[in-house]
Amino acid sequence: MQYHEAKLLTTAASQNQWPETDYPEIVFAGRSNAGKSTLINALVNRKNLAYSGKTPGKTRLLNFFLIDNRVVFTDAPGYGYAAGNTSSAAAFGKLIDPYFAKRRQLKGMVLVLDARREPNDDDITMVEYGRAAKLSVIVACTKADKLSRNVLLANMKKNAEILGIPVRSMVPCASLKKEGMDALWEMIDRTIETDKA
Ligand SMILES: Nc1nc2c(ncn2[C@@H]2O[C@H](COP(=O)(O)OP(=O)(O)O)[C@@H](O)[C@H]2O)c(=O)[nH]1
Ligand SMILES: [Mg+2]
Repeated sequence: MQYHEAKLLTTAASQNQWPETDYPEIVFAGRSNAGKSTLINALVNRKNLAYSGKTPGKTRLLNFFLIDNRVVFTDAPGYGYAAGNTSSAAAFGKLIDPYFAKRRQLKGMVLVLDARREPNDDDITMVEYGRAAKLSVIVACTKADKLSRNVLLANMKKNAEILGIPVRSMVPCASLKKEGMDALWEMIDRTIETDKA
């Protein structure tokens, strides 16, 4: 397991609070409970950098983390949580629309998807937001440990079709076991090394 430096740069409710940095940025988005916080923690080998569990979908803030002094991970609020004051991806998208539209250094999106579930309209909308902002879209298929290899591969193929992305943009992840992290890092590295036109 690689060592990673990771620190919270800032928590932003609006554009004037975004950190002024030149590091390439990757935004993490996903339905509440998809495993986004657990994934971010596993990627940087931390227990509690991004808060997991407890109050899904509650926060409306963007959390900016500086990783290894070379890339910023932006943790977006979870969307589509049924029970509570949370919003659909469309409403959520509007809320963070300025971030997608104006954040120059934003290069990629990791869409966090529970490998056991089909993407819903919210997930599809998020991919469209990513495309509109000309981001590389990587899909992290979490909780892969809960499926057999065959079912996992079948789901990934089907879900890639639903989202309209190639299967090679997907990475199976078992975050609690730290599986899939090297493959995901490779895709993130490739994304931040590619200059966005
Ligand atoms: N088995 C398994 N459980 C996971 C995995 N990732 C997340 N979870 C569990 O799924 C629940 C939601 O995870 P969390 O990271 O809080 O989801 P978030 O709302 O998307 O941030 C928690 O109980 C996690 O322990 C995984 O890869 N495998
Ligand atoms: Mg979370």
